[in-house]
Amino acid sequence: MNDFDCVIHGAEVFVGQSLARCDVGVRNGKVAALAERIDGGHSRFDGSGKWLLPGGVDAHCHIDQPPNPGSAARGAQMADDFESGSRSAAFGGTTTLIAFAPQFKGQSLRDALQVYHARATGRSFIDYGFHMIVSDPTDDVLQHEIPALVEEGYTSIKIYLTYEALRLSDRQVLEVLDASNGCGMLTMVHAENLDCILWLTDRLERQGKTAPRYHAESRPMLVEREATFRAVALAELVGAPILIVHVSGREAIDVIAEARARGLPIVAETCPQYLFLSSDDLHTEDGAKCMCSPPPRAKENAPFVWRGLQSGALSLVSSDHAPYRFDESGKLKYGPRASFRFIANGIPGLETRMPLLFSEGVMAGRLSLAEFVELCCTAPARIYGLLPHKGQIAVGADADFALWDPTRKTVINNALLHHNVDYTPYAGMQVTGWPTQVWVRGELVCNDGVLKGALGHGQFLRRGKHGVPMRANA
Ligand code: DUC
Ligand code: ZN
Ligand code: ZN
Repeated sequence: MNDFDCVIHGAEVFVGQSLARCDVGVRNGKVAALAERIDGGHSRFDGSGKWLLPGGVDAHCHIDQPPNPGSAARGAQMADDFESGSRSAAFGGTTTLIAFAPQFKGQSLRDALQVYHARATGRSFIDYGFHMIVSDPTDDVLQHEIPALVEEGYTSIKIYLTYEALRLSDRQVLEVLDASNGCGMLTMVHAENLDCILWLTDRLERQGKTAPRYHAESRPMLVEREATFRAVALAELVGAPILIVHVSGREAIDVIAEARARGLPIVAETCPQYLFLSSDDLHTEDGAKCMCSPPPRAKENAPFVWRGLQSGALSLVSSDHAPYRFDESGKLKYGPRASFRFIANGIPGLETRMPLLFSEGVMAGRLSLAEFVELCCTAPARIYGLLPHKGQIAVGADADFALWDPTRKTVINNALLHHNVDYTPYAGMQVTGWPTQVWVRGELVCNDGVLKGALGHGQFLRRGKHGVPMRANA
């Protein structure tokens, strides 16, 4: 009578919008049954006292992606490849990641994708997809590659309003948005104003202000607010949806909330660094460890980001994992005294994203459990065309779960984590709740701190059309 591959029993399971006591039967990598009691199963796992939540979907991570050869930090090496990045993600409760495949100028999107497929194939513990980064929107890219790639399951691209090697002109942005809109490709926008940043950087350097803390002064909130406003305006002109990535603070959130109140199809993401770090963290000897773009803002800013999550102005939380070691291979490539201009931007965060948000969101009473699951699992799956398979626990969905011990107290330190970075910006923070077991399509990948998964179990995901409604709040 039992033909389940695995039964997880005794846990409180997140189904629909809340926890319910039920057992979960898994067959062929999918949820086959949810019932008060399920007997049998080739293997059984006792989840008593714990919460079974959907596996996380981290829709913004940079893995095995060197800085663009045209960037000031060229030559810095990312610490994580797909093996260490996906392992770290899994231990933090994430079962799907979407990484970037950047196009260099003169390169086709397809060639860029091929490079990253070669890096990921057979090398991931969890399922993965790719967003293309479009830096050279030629006629061929706009007219042929973008529509063809949507049909093949690559349904999102990222464009930049900053970084000299990546920045698109407003005209190019309009053309990308128009081409994408025509075929159902979702455009993600990195919104910071390049000319303002370069002008401020030159001025700071002339004044001898080159320490990591000046990184934040070189890209203040105003430059993000301006670029966010412009991205919204350009999208409105075209009538296209956009997703603004790594929104860092109040002024950009206000722009987004206003656009959404007008019904525009604008969605936005934030990241843990804008909730848990501040510009003060750049003021130390090793401030480069917390250098990312946009930078962490003043301490007073974080409550506005929490409010953005609570109000729905911000729709999802991703890590923006961009892992560099604090040595000559990464952050210190140009020496310990290099100007901030030459320090690779990015911080690690795949493994800490969900525990931080669970602890300071759910356990501290800032978010309901349903809001946490929406922000970390369901919304990214919906927005990036992965529902109904990912982001929820439901019959027919992939058996991607994280079993959380909601009371476990953990002081975060780097030795606990599974990335290949030699530090975490969150060291010393105490969190309540941690995922103790993680399954990907029914395979137990992590069990009480021990890696059980097989390298290569993670599969490439062809994604469906994006799920951004054409009217906000629809
Ligand atoms: N900023 C980005 O835009 N990408 C990677 C990391 C970062 O800090
Ligand atoms: Zn970015
Ligand atoms: Zn990024």
